[in-house]
Amino acid sequence: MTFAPVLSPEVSAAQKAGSAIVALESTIITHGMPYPQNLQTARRVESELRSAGATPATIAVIDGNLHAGLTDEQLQSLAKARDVAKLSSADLAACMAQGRTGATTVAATMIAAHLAGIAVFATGGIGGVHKGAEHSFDISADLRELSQTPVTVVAAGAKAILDVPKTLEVLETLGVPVIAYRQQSFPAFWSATSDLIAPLRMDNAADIAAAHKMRARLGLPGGQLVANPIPTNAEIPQSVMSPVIAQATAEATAQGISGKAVTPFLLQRIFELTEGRSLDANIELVLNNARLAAAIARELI
Ligand code: PSU
Ligand code: MN
Repeated sequence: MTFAPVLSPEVSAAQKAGSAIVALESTIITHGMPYPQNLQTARRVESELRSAGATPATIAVIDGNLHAGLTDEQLQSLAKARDVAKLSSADLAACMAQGRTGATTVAATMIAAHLAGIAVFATGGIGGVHKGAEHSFDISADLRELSQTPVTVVAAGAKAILDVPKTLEVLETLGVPVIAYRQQSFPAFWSATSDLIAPLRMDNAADIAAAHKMRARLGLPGGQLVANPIPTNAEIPQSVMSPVIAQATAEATAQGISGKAVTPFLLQRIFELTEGRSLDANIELVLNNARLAAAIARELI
């Protein structure tokens, strides 16, 4: 018998009715955005999904229980907490076994979504190969999880804080389909386009859902990465972001930031250096990803 996460009443009802469900991660709440914007965004993303005809299932570990679907009280306490663990693939079981609380990254959220029978997951950006990985070996477990857990992840590409060409190479090596939505170019998170061509392009949710189903029929492990560009009215041009990213990266190196702390440090510094502009863009792209994820989940019913 496989393990079953604790479902919220809303997620449980959707599952019984066989209606569309979309998973959401919680590290973006605890480590990706400052309070109170993190809580406001979490609530807005959930309501965006509901208006688009899908039930939100935010994933987190609370007092050792793996939840799919949180109450507003649970969302609030995660958003305000300061010392919540960041759980990737390697950390999930230990956190649960010890009865602790933790927020799930893309990798751990994929594991939980799959255990809950949820095939689609919306987030901001995935983790990937960090700049300087040839020295640090810092490659997010998100990439390996995409290669082995059958969940379609909708993200706005990979953050430009990463080495995006190397990230795409590793995804190719791992056999993960990378699908740009309605454009050729691989989106660069805060910016809609980059000078990298995505390996695949699809123009509607039905095609993405069909590709997801075909992988299952072929017995292929792993999911798909859907790279959905930020709406152009909300984007920040790469020319503005590049120097900011360079400065934040240099500071992280100078301060010896490593391991799990790297991504949260860079996001926080970029937020400060852009005077909040990066956060506004981040919020808009997550909402946009929720809308596309809902459409894909509806096609999969
Ligand atoms: N992208 C965001 N905000 C985030 C993250 C990614 O826009 O908070 C988080 C996700 O949870 C992702 C994690 O899975 O950062 C990657 O962390 P690491 O590089 O340590 O694997
Ligand atoms: Mn890392």
